[in-house]
Amino acid sequence: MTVQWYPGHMAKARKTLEENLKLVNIVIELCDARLPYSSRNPAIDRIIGKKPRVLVFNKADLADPVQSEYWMDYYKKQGFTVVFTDAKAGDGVKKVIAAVNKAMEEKVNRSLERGRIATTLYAMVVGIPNVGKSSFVNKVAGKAAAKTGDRPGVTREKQWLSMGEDIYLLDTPGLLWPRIDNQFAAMRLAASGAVKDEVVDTGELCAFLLTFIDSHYPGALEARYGIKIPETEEFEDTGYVTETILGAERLAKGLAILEACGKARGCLVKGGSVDLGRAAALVLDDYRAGKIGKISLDFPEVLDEEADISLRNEEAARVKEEKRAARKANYRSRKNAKR
Ligand SMILES: Nc1nc2c(ncn2[C@@H]2O[C@H](COP(=O)(O)OP(=O)(O)OP(=O)(O)O)[C@@H](O)[C@H]2O)c(=O)[nH]1
Ligand SMILES: [Mg+2]
Repeated sequence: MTVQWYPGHMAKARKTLEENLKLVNIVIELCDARLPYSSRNPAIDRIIGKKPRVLVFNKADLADPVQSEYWMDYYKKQGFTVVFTDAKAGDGVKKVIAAVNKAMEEKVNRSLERGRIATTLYAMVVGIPNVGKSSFVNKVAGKAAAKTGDRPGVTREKQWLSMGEDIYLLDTPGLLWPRIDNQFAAMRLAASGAVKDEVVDTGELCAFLLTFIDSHYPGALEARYGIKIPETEEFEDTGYVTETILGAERLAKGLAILEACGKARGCLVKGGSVDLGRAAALVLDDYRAGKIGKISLDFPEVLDEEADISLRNEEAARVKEEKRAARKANYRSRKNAKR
C-alpha cells in the first residue's frame, strides 16, 4: 500500500515552509505521539535543517505511556528538545513555550544587551496533516483563532497568530511527502488519520491495525467489541487483496477480525453478511478516538522486523528483475542467432 496523496495545497505548503523559515527564529515540529518515528516527515526535516527546533509529540493522551517514554529517551539522546503534549486538553503546551523561550534565551539576552527592551519571537508550527497543529496554536493563544477538524487537510493557508506581545506563532498546512514508499509507515500514518481515507484501502489498513493490536495489546479488541479473535483457518479467502506487504496470512487474519468486529456492531448488508467497508470506517474512528485504548504503533522491535521484511521484498524484487532481464537477453540472442 504505497500512499500517494500530495494535493496542490501541499506542494504550496512546502513552498510556504521554505519561504517562511527565514522569517522565524525557531520551528515547532509537531509529530504524533502514537508514531514518533513514522510521523516525522523527512521533507520537513530537510527544510528545517539547522534552524533551532522543539520536537513535540502531540496526541500523547492517545499513546501508550510505556512507548512514549522509550521515544522521549531516544530523541533526547539525539540532542533534541522533546515535549509530549495533548493539544486538546492543553497538557504540555506551556512546556513547549518554555522550551521555545529557553532555546531563544541567548538571542533575547543579546538583544537586551544591545539596549532593546523587548524581543519578539517568531515560531513556525509544522507537521503532518491532522496532527493537531491548529489545536496547539489555539491552546497557546487561549482562543479558537485557527480552524481545526478531525480530518486531514483542514488548514489550507498559513496564518500568523499573536500569543501576547512577545511571541508570534505561524500555523501551517499539514505536509506529507510525495510518495510514501515504506508501506508499513504508510499504514501507520493512515491509521493515525494523517492520510485521507479515500486514497487508501481501508480493509487492508484495518487488517494491519487489528493484527497489530491483537499481537501487542492482547485483550483490547475483545474488550472493546466483545468478540473472540477468530482462528485464521475459519476465514474463507475471498481473494479480496492478493498483493500486500502484510502477506496472505496476516491479511486473512486481519480481515477475519474486522469481520468479527463488524458483526458485533451490526455492520451488515442485506442477506446478513458483514459490510467490511462500514466495519473498517467504524474501527478506524474508534482507534483514532482512543476508544480501543492507549495504543502506539511504532514499536522499536517491530520497526526492526519490518526493515527485514522490506529487505526480503527488495531482494525478491531484485531476483525477479534479474530473471526477467536474463529472459529478455536470452530472447534477444536467440532472435539474433536466427538472423
Ligand atoms: N485526543 C487528541 N486529539 C487531538 C489532539 N490535538 C488535536 N486533536 C484533534 O485532532 C484533530 C485535528 O486537529 P487540528 O488541530 O485541526 O490538526 P492540524 O494539524 O491543524 O490539521 P491540518 O490543518 O489538517 O493539517 C481535531 O479533531 C482535534 O480536536 C490531542 O492532543 N489529543
Ligand atoms: Mg490545521
